[in-house]
Amino acid sequence: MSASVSSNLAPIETSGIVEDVLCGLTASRKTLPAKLFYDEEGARLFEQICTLDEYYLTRTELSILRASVREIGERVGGRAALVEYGSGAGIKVRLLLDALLHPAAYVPIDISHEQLARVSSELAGDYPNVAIRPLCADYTQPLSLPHIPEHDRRLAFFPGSTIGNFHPAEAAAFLRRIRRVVGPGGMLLLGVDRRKDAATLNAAYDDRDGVTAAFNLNVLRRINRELGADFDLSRFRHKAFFNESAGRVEMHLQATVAHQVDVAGTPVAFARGETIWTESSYKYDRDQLTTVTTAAGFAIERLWTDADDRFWVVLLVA
Ligand code: AVJ
Repeated sequence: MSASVSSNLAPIETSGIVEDVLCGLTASRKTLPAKLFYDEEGARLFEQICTLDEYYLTRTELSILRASVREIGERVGGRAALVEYGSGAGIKVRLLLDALLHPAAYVPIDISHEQLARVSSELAGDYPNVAIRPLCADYTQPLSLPHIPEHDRRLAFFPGSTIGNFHPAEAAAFLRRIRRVVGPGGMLLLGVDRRKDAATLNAAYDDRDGVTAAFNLNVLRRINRELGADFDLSRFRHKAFFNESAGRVEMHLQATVAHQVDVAGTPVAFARGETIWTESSYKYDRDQLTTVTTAAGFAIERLWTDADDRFWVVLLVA
């Protein structure tokens, strides 16, 4: 790793997942937190999802960013410190680093340790004048940011519509925490997926090549490996659908037969057809966007969309 990348890269303790897993699987309605998807294999599968025809989100957001970064750069101004929540493969941020005037620092925050280390050292090589300060963390938990060199404004970047993983009340609370991190006058560039027809959404989360199914099922493989559980993946199937009344896509793992699984010594019984709810992806309309961002203390400075109005990139000011 390059010398200019300093450290907060220690992997998150994997034993930390045991409470989350047991709490979710012993509830009357079984759930698992979506952050568990992103082990090394899960991060790789998600990168593959982003290239699928059906998964319009990533390419649409990238096209909006390409068309708007110049204006974003002007509005943000020089010497900004950029903090990204869920930096993933580190592709989108390059557009921002290229468009911002003398960015001072970049703090990528991600839960996937291997990917974060690799992306940080690549960026340090390509952007020698930007202080790259990775933080391996679960950003849904309280964070202390690494030391950032002197800068003018803070710009948080939360792309991909990952805001959709939060239930609406939690989304507002999370954005409020980002607001505290960027401080008065700070900004947030947010990617939001719009509510749209069920057919498009169902296809995006249940692709014909089965990549999303593999991504969903991988969480069971991870639990087997890290907690010594004995999930039989052939007894579960991927289920994803747009829940119209709740305004969200839900992903589940559905037991195809009644059976029992041992999870770190705790027996977990499944009825035939019972599901583990593994993810929600809320889709927003304009009113919901205004409600959530206003509740968090942000004002919408500018909003960009694509030609088909599928996705929004929103610049917010604290
Ligand atoms: C990374 C959370 C934005 O909800 O669309 C992709 C994850 N899940 N396919 C999303 C995901 C199934 C994705 N986010």
